[in-house]
Amino acid sequence: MQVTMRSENHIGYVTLSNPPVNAIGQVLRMGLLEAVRWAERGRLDRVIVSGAGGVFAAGADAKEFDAAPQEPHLPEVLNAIDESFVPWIAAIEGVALGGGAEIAMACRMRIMAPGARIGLPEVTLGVIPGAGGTARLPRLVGLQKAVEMITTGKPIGAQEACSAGLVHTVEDDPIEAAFLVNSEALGCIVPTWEYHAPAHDADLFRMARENLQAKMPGQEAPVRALAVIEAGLALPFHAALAHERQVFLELKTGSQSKALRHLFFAQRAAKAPAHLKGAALEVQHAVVVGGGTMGAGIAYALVSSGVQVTILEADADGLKRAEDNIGKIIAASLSRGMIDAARAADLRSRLTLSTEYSQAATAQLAIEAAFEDMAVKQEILGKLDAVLSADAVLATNTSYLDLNEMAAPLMDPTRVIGLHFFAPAHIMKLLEIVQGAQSSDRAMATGYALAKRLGKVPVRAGVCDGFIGNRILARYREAADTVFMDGSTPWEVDDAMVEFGYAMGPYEAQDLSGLDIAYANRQRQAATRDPNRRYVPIADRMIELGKLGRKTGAGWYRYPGGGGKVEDPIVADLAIEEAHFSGITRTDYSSQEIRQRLVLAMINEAADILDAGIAQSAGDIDLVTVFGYGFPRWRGGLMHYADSLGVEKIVAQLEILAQEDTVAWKVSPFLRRCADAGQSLAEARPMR
Ligand code: 3H9
Repeated sequence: MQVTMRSENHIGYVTLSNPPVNAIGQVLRMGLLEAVRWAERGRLDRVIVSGAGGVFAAGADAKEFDAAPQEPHLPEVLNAIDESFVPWIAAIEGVALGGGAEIAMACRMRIMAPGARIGLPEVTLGVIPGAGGTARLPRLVGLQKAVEMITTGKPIGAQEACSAGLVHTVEDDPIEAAFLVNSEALGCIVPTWEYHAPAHDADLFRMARENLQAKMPGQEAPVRALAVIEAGLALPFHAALAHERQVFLELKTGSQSKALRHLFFAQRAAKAPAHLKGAALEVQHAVVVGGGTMGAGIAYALVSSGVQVTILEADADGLKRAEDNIGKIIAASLSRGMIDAARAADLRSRLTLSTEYSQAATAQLAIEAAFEDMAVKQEILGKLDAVLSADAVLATNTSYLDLNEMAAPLMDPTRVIGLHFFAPAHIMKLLEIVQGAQSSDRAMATGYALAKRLGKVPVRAGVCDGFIGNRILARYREAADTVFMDGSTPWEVDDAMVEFGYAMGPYEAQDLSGLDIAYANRQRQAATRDPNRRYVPIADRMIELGKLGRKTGAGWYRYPGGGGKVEDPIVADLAIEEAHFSGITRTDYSSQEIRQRLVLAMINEAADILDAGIAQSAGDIDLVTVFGYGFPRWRGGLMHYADSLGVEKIVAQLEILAQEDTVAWKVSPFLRRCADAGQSLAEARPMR
């Protein structure tokens, strides 16, 4: 029974009960419809609907979206509630999202607990509200607020919902409050469907459309939602619902909704493997070695989750720099309204800076975030090994270096893992948890537990140069540099990738992070680089010219006066010059060709990564590319996108490119095997 009913003194108590979040599937819909009829048969005074387990309802069961819709459909059920002569009151605790919020809006009255949230996040799953949300919300809160809530999908808190008119009152015990509502007052409340729709406002829709184009380019659902709200204003209520339903069903089967659902479930599936259960150390005190941008971000994330943190630095200058970096993060969080002064003071109180390793002695976890150099990192881990208790976990935030080599000199290499954060570490969701050859279950479990505590998406990675994400990134940049040298410009490459859905292209992104980091890596790799692999020297020339990116005022672009980017003809000339020296006849690549090359290069590399066991699944690569590297979310991640293209087609396209360069475009054996077996990347498992 997913809906339970009981009546007492002519009041019906209906409870939605489908743990853990009361997702609304067919059984729950049937139960709800039956509850409407039950309340009418019993001529009840009112029905109080609430959710079991401290949650009202998280919306339609997204697991049902792949199948054909089954009756009764949610719009009909909600119309029955809205039109019933028995008034319903929604008593909302936890969340009322999507279909859950739509149930609440079909009720005569809504009462919310102070910590509860309500919203229509359907666009984040690539659909629009499909059970009256686009018609009922504008009637309840007006056009401006409804457009904002539906197109962004962002839920709001109880107080805001109350001020907006979405809920009637905020009470600690919403069920008790619903019981106390005066019957006469309840009888005077007009059913939602009888409210007048707000007047059309052409300026508001124009501005909202422009805003969506600027902020959510490429995403279908928000634009469609806006159009449905607008069209609904001119239609009778039930016709507006029918139109909304038709668009909802169309989007539900579309590629963007499939991609976003895939990510939603992949993100939730990213948790510690079952065999690690119970093995994690509880971290109360952590040490971060190095208070640079990355270290400070990690320290801030840790203190925000309630951990006591000591930042260790080498000397007084280092301490000053760490202090400044932490200060900047706190100031930015304050100015964005993410924390208040009291919270800032609380975070500061949990943070200590020191040059003394003895301060680390009580820590359960140490994360080194020092300079990317093997000897430096080995020395730090050695010092930590000596002072931390024998069961503490030592982690390195290295982006590329060999974890096994780093751990080898320690007395106990089993306690070492990689915790690869992404800058800014307190904001970016991805955490690669790198498992060395000897990393213990306890160390790995501690990494996963930390990810959960910090609200990160954990992805297990094996040891190789760059792990999952940076190894794909290196190939992406190599493909970009080749396209640039052979016929394009950085801005053409960037534009092509922005059109694909990235917030910025590879060159602008590199200007932000600094060209010197990739240069240091190329230097490190020089001795082991395959001599048959083509080397594009343009990025090295940039270093010689002192063009290191934004921090030097110029990189692939110029940034006059520290302002916005400007195309730099000197940079374009570098490619022409280098191509000339190498005897290359340059080609004019279309955006489509640029995109194809860069994306295929990443897919091919990712397939090798999967084959080598560096990543555990195609879904993990999707999480890495979306949550760490800005791959467009609505394409579902790199491998989901590859599957949507079709593996056979990808292999055929790579074979054509391999005719140009057999080394760089060598087709991944994993892709070939999938193509031969007719398997998708999501289904396939590497042969190990
Ligand atoms: C919709 O409503 C369309 C309607 O307008 C029209 C219909 C006609 N479906 O996130 P958590 C599962 S579209 C199925 O880890 P939290 C989730 O997979 C929907 N399953 O917990 C996980 O399962 P498992 C609009 C769902 O506390 C478990 O619940 N609604 C759904 O961090 C716990 O989830 C949304 O977009 C679902 N809708 O966060 C809301 N939701 O344990 C989406 C959750 O097996 N949901 N599950 O891994 C959320 O935002 C968060 O899950 C929520 C809880 C805030 C509710």
